[in-house]
Amino acid sequence: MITQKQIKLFDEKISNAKSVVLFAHKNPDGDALCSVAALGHLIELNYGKEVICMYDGNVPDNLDNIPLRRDMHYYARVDENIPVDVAIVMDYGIKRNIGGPQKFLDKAKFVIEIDHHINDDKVGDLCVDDESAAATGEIVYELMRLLKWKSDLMVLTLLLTAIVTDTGCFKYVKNGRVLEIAADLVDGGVNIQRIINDLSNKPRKTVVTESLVAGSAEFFYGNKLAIAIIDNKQYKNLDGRGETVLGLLGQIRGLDYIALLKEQKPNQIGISLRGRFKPVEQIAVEFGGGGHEFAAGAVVNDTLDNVKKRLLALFKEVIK
Ligand SMILES: [Mn+2]
Repeated sequence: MITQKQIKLFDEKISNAKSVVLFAHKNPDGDALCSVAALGHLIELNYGKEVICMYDGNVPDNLDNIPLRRDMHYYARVDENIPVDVAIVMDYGIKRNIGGPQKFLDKAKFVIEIDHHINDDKVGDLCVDDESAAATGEIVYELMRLLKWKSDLMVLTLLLTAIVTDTGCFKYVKNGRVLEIAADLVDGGVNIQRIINDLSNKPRKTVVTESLVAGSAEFFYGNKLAIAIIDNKQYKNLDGRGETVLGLLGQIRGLDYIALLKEQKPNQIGISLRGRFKPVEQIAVEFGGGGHEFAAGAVVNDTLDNVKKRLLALFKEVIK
């Protein structure tokens, strides 16, 4: 729930700011990237200010054509001496996920955080957090509605892209509100078919690699847990998080948990966890990560073998 007090303070801080920068978590997904681009554009439209939208990490191929993508800057290409009256940090979860843009947050006179993760690591002077929101894009929509901002088709498209991403195409929906918002966005002219098609549009080598990885997954604990591994060589073919692997394995009858281990570098393993009606967030937290109830992840500096062993031990406790 966004309060009147928060709305007032947000409006006041943006109205008075000369310089506004926005960013989300590093290695952005659709919610992170689109929420930043949407809010940045809304501020330009409604306050007549130029803003700087930035990101850290790689933008996956399937997000490279989102509206306003060319207005987003890799953080290291932004002059670090720019003044920052207000920094808006979105969808970040834990402080560690902010990455390079942290330096702009540190020098900001005022920090606004907007997030839907369970977040005990607050960085904002103003915290517009709502754990009941399915996506950060949903909170941006609420801000837009409550502040009666004008918008355009690019903003609406970005917001629906954020929502489609974080609900896994409307699978992870905690309440009807997000569906009402999606309906409103579609009625506003957004082409949902195009969004879903663009999001599942990957290079052939990515899909082929992901299918091979899914095909060589191992199964544990009475077939309740699948572990799939992308080694460093295969990782170079991957684009994004390996959703195809998770999606394929997630169709197997009787399976409760899917873990995908990605060898991003030797001794740096990305872990993506999915639970089918079973929570996985706590396991991600054990590895220093986080996320959501049924979809979570972490990055660990350790070998593939060690991470797999730890994962098996943790799941043994959960599945027993
Ligand atoms: Mn999100």
